[in-house]
Amino acid sequence: MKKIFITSQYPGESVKRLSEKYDVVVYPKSTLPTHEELLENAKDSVALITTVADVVNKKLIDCCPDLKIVFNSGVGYENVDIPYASEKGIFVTNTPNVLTETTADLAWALMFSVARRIIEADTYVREGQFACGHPSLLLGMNIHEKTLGVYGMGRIGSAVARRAKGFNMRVIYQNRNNNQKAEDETGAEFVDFETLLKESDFIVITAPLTEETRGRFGQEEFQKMKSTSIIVNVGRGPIIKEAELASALKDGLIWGAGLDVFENEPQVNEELLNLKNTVLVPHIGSASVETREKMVDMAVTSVELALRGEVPKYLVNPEVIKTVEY
Ligand code: 8YV
Repeated sequence: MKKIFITSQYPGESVKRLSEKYDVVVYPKSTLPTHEELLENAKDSVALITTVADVVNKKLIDCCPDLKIVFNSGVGYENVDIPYASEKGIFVTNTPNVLTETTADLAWALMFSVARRIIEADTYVREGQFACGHPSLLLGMNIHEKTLGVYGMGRIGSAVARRAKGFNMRVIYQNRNNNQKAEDETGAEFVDFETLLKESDFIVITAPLTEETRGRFGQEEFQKMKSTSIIVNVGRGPIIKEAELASALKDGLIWGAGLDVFENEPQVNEELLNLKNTVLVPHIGSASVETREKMVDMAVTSVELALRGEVPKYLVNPEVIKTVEY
């Protein structure tokens, strides 16, 4: 039987479908495999179902001479050596759309948690400190009627902006190009980067990591932001210079930060860990039961198609069609 390696466990029944026809090996631990374990387990597979934290490099691809598809479970795919996969005739697919709304929900969860100091408040109650509802207790920031600045107006950015309507917010955004569809749908206004920094009460980063976005937010940018503003990152960690963010938060240049992604995942800047005005979560943007079930279902469908010699949906390397051998 042909082998398929899946680097993590998923909810739902979809994987069973594959097990009927293939030798499916699922990495059994609650962590992801180390690169050595990945190489060892992936060896000789015809399909891999990976996450954005698994490094799919030349060495791995060379371990699997019969590899037909890498289904990368996530919208980002900077972990995969795309040119090499294409050269070897391997399909690489991702999971756009399916996780858009779930990730936008998390961006809002972070906005709420930071603005209304939910984690601090929860700790306060659990520690038995709740003696009375004092008027100066745990004062936060309003969200409604403020200005939301979206950095990266793609699918997730648009979904974040759409939610702002219910809070009567002004929405401004910065993107490589203006996104007319998002403007029509959300009423968002395209502004330059300086304006985004100066006028936003909340900046939500939903951009992918590119040469242009890497390190885009640092000391200089935090200085231009409002001292009452909150920054949220559900895009990619290296877009923010983490050490400079920690200093900005300590010095009161900005009010708070909510982070789902980090510069050197899974490591987190020590100083950030010690700050109260941060809410830090471990890259759970798309982590809902329903969305994970949909993601793995897409994976199973794409793998089945690729192994039948058909072109799967959501190819991120369409150039492979020229090299793929059927
Ligand atoms: C992860 C993500 O894929 O879609 C992306 O690019 O970063 C996330 O959805 C997910 O958390 C699984 O690792």
